[in-house]
Amino acid sequence: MVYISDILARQILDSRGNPTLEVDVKLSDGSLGRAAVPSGASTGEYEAYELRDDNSKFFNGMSVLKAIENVNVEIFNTFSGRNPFQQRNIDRDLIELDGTANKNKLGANAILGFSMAVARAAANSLKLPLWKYIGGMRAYTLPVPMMNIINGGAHANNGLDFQECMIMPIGFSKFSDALRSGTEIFLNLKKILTQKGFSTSVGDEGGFAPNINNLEEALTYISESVEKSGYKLGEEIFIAIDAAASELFKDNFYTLKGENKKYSSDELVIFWENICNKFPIVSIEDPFDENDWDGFKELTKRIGKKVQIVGDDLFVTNKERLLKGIKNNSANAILIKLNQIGTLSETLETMELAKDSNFGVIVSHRSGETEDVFISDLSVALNAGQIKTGSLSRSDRTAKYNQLLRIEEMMGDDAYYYGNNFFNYFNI
Ligand code: 2PG
Ligand code: MG
Repeated sequence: MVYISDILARQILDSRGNPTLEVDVKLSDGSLGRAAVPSGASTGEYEAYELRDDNSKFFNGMSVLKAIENVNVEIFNTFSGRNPFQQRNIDRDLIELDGTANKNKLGANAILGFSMAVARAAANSLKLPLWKYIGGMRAYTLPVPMMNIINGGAHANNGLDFQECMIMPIGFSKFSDALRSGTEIFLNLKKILTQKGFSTSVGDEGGFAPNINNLEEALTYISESVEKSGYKLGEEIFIAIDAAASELFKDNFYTLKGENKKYSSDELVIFWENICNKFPIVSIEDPFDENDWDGFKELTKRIGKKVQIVGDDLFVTNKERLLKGIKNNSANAILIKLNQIGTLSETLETMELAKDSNFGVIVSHRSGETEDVFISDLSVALNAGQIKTGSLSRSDRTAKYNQLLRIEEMMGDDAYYYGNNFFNYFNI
């Protein structure tokens, strides 16, 4: 029987220059699985715990040496010799070994790095690509990319209150054509911003971060760029927003410094309705604070038949929180981030629950990323249908798109682009 023969974690750098973990899992047949752990900036209150050496003098206290030791000692001692093909069993035992509700003993970063590396090692041992190992014959869907071409909020130092203005190339029959259109729009947006005298330096996710302070202005430039690129806004290209509104919420109000507005939850509902009437927006993520279930519910009631209302900080890839949202009609889609919950098996369970409940499923990167492309394979493995992995620049972002191009090529005529199905989901 093939077994786990070695486990080794090391400290590497993420896309922001912060340290993170990379974990190697070696098997007795010589196979290697390697995985790296991402890290968020606008993290949700209910996310699993990211263990950092806060009192270290290195990396401004951001080093992850304790988490690495937890992998190299405790996890190694418990899991060497184990069967790598029993992912659920391994993940269950990891949860038990940690013993806390939010994985703060070993650190969710330590646990996840190992959990992902086990899956990779198992796939490599079977000589299967990761998406095929996880999804088998039932994996055939290439996701619609959500491309974050204007960055704001916690990911940039401009005046834009909301974190992400994204384009979604839905009206295409193939992933590679959709990706190409996004790239053209991104590069034309650079020309437009240059003409208008804005800086075209980029934010953490590779999108431009022009010094504007108003969402409508950002969406207007994006619309111009779609037109300049020869595509039809509202037919081929649609708009998605991540408001990351938990970052804006204080003392019961949403303070939009850039827009110079202060809204109650009810007023913010109207704000979202209005902006959806002006632009072809099909998805709004975290339009309200992570505890404002009522705001989510009201917006879903009003526009949820034609707009995807996505819970990111609201659900934190957590099955219990998702269940509450499903029962409450608090949203109609979920963002999936492996490190919000901390094991691959829990992530898969949450994705399955979302799909069974007719929720939209978006597999997502973090703002701090690495060259690891695990999420590309994950999105295909479960036919998630959507992926959010940043803009069309910076290798930590384009690596994910490039992996999807490889998967599309590998699948040949089996590949199905989710853009063909996106609107069936809304029953309109
Ligand atoms: C988000 C993510 C990714 P962060 O809010 O959706 O875009 O940002 O990783 O900083 O939480
Ligand atoms: Mg988000």
